[in-house]
Amino acid sequence: MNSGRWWLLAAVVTVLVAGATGASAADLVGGGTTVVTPEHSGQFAGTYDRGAGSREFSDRLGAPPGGGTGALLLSTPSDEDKIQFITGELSGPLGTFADTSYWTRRDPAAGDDPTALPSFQIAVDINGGTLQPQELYLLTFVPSRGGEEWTKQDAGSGTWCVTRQDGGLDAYRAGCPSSERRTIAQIVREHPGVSAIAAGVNQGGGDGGLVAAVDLIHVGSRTYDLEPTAP
Ligand SMILES: [Ca+2]
Repeated sequence: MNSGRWWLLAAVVTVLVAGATGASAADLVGGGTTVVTPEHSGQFAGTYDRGAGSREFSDRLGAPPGGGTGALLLSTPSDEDKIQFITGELSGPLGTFADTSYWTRRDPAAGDDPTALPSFQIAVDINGGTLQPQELYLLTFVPSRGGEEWTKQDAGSGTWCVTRQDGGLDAYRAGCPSSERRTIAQIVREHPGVSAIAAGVNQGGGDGGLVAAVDLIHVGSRTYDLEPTAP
């Protein structure tokens, strides 16, 4: 196993362990809206971060409709930076992710690329069961619309880049021909048993200068409202 792959496996394990010790009873009920704050971030963590980016709960760019007063602000000063906010709480059958959405808003002052926005990523065991190193894949949804206004990203009805997590490969930068993109339903059909290990939002690499907010991460019957302070 090379060091890059080990690094992600270690990250995934860290998420799962954090979940086992950090989740409140309310987190484990399943449905409804969970307010995620700096003090109560549940299982969320930036376990695959690299470089010099930052992650901050803030009111500065407001919130989408129904999303309280603030959101989570992601900043990646250089193309090498990568900031994530992922959770193992969403582990389970990949089919649940056919209902996935989140909201994005770019900071108007940020970056040179007006189309850049945070992506959504799911680490999966491609055939379920016990995870073997070669079975770890990364699914990436990259928004194709939205900008400086709050925009709902319907990732569940979109197409995803499917990449085997091999060393330091970064799906976002490596590119993904449109012919290789798949819907969640297609992935489930082609890989019976595929199961999610951890999931959440990702910014970078290749997003130098981008500052963007994310909020109302929704998967299946769960919604996470990201807020600077508890309501
Ligand atoms: Ca919010």
